[in-house]
Amino acid sequence: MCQECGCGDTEIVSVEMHERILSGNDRAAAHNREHFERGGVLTLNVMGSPGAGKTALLEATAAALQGDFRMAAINGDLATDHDAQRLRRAGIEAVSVSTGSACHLDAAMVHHALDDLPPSGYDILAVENVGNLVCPAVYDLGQAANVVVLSITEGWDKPLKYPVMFMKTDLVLLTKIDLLPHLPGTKIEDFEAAVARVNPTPSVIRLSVHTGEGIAQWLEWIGGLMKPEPAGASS
Ligand SMILES: Nc1nc2c(ncn2[C@@H]2O[C@H](COP(=O)(O)OP(=O)(O)OP(=O)(O)O)[C@@H](O)[C@H]2O)c(=O)[nH]1
Ligand SMILES: [Mg+2]
Ligand SMILES: [Zn+2]
Ligand SMILES: [Zn+2]
Repeated sequence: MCQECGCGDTEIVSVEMHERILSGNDRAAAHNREHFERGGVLTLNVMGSPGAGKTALLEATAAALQGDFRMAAINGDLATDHDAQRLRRAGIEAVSVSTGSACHLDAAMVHHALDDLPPSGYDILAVENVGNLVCPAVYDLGQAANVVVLSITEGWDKPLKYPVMFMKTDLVLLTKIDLLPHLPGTKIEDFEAAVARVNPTPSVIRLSVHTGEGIAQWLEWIGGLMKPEPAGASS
């Protein structure tokens, strides 16, 4: 249970109190959004289960960007700074946020972490949320877009069981696609159909950090957010 938000424990946190926490978070998120807009930074809230491959994705992204865009990261975990260390080894600025008992990042934690990042010099800020398919989706961080990393080893029905996160996402990355031959009975189409049942909007990209499948598509998706069509430009 998360002592910060009391998520999942209605005995401890009343609905009223929960709403107060969320409205305070929304104010902090709006403030973060001003920082990002002023700095011209595209911020992505990268969510998914523990071990889904969020950090591996960001490592592969850092390697693939090759000077096109500059990326920095904030890594949220209950404990350790392993993920930020991994991303620094991959060549990008990364700051760790240890949430202690909290099972999600909130906007104030992200604001605090911004102090430890260089004030400029990056175009993309990837916020790796705490590994959890539930409450990270509830807390706005000021991001421009939500990304869910769902690995094919987790089972096709996760979008149906954890619909809130999948309802709010702009993109689903189906990762570890290289493991398909080792997963008898697993069909990628089942994952895609489950995502579509919960939310028909998000793009779904099949990806493997080992074979590189899907990385170009993922970078293209990011590029689309970074260079929006000027108003009135389309047809
Ligand atoms: N085969 C395969 N393994 C992968 C892939 N992506 C990640 N992994 C492995 O999955 C494991 C977990 O990856 P991480 O990147 O640490 O996962 P995470 O989502 O950041 O985990 P937490 O931060 O702990 O929630 C590691 O052993 C990775 O090597 C992939 O595309 N294919
Ligand atoms: Mg990680
Ligand atoms: Zn500020
Ligand atoms: Zn929580």
